[in-house]
Amino acid sequence: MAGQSRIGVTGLAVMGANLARNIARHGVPVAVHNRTTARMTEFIQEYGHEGTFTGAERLEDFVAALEKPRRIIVMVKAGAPVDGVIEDLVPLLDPGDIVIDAGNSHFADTKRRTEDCARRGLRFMGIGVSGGEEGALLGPSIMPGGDPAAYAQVEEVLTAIAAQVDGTPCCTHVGPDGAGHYVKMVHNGIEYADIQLIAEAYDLLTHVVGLDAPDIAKIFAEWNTGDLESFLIEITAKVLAKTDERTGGPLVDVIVDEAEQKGTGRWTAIDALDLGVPLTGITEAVFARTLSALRAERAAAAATLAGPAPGRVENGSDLVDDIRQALYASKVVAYAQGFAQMRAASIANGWNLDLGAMATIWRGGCIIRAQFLNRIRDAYAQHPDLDNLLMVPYFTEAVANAQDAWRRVIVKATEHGVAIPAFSSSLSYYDGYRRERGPANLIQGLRDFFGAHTYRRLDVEGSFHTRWAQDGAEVRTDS
Ligand code: NBP
Repeated sequence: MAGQSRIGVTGLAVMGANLARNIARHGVPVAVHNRTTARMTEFIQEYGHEGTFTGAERLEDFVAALEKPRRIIVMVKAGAPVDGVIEDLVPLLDPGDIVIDAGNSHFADTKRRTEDCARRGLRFMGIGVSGGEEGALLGPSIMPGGDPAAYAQVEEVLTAIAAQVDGTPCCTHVGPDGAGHYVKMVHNGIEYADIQLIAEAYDLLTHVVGLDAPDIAKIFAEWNTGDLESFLIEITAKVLAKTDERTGGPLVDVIVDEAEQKGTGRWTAIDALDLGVPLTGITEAVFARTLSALRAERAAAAATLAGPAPGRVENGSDLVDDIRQALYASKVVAYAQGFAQMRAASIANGWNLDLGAMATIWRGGCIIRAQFLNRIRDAYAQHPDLDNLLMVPYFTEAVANAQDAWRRVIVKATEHGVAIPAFSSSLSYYDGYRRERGPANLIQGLRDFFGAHTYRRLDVEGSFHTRWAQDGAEVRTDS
């Protein structure tokens, strides 16, 4: 006998609980379950009045409470726990039932689970959910991957609970198997780059311009009214403006400068290396967090390693606007790189990703939500096969207008000894990308010298090797 709940959620920590509440608040009956029963009973006690919930202590009762085909959202810790839950569910399910992993799983795990479930007659979906605990409750950005027929069974619920922007839900079918989790991974990677760029702007405003946190808060609040308007810039102003109750000074001044990470930025960078996509902004952001974590080493180095003489710039207000422009240009590059990576992954995996749709579903609910994403959506609407966002007139001009300021900021930061890995690597990427002829000709010459790796010529087709250490003659290697 099938039950009455339209969907089930197992895993009721903050994300699963809020997602279940969000679904129930939309009038959908939800069955809920958690490995540790106390978490489920507390959930029912606290939120049971918000909708129609069926709390189940045992997985068997949870499964029995669901309509067929069963739709089960698994919201447990990513990794082995997801496999464990699937193994426990499989014997209880019928062919055609749908298991949905909504946690931050690695896309390769999602591909594997999709195949494993398909062999057992089950349909598996991997969906990315962004927006943290508040998003899960009030409307996240949702990136569903998996069989389109399975998506059709959950589309109504997912689009209803997603954030809505201008009447459009921030949820669309992304592609097969691991595509949803892949896009969520790159979203998180871009979030790393965005945050790192903001931190570098803050560092420059503090140590080169000489401003304190409350003044910088006002600058970010003002920036949030222009091209940079976004959730992250908005909350930066709030974090910088917060007064610490203990000391009476800015709270940010007493927070330890060691950034933690859960791994999705690192995954994005690793996959960029595997795909051969230059992804400097996100990768530098990951490295900056790992460098920040070397706190004891940094303290020793601060007392040992020389830097430039301390000092502030004189024309501080000019530099403030330069920093704004540098931040915007670097952000354009970070997004251009992230979207180029998704395009490469789409081709490599046969996912057929609609990149404009990805920009559309990131406009609300998620951490990188921003006005700017409308521009990206428009760019792909006009040029679906775009290689690089920098080549679209809006972004070409935006960066061209900002580049003088961008270069000045990097000079000033270098003169003052302030590390700006994301700002400067973004500019280097830009300068490298716009060069028709770079210095890799020499790299090829060196590789041929020490390893006979061969090179190609500009003037003649074919592959060549020079007998550097012998007679110095060039020989064709492809004939
Ligand atoms: P956690 O990632 O902290 O996981 C806790 C949940 O996993 C609990 O329900 C726990 O059950 C369950 N669980 C564990 Br741990 N091992 C299990 C196992 N072997 N079998 C069954 N259940 C097990 O929860 P979260 O912070 O709500 O995040 C859930 C997912 O959403 C994660 O993948 C996370 O990366 C992702 N995510 C989180 C956020 C965020 O802002 N927190 C945002 C976006 C995505 P128990 O109660 O019995 O210990």
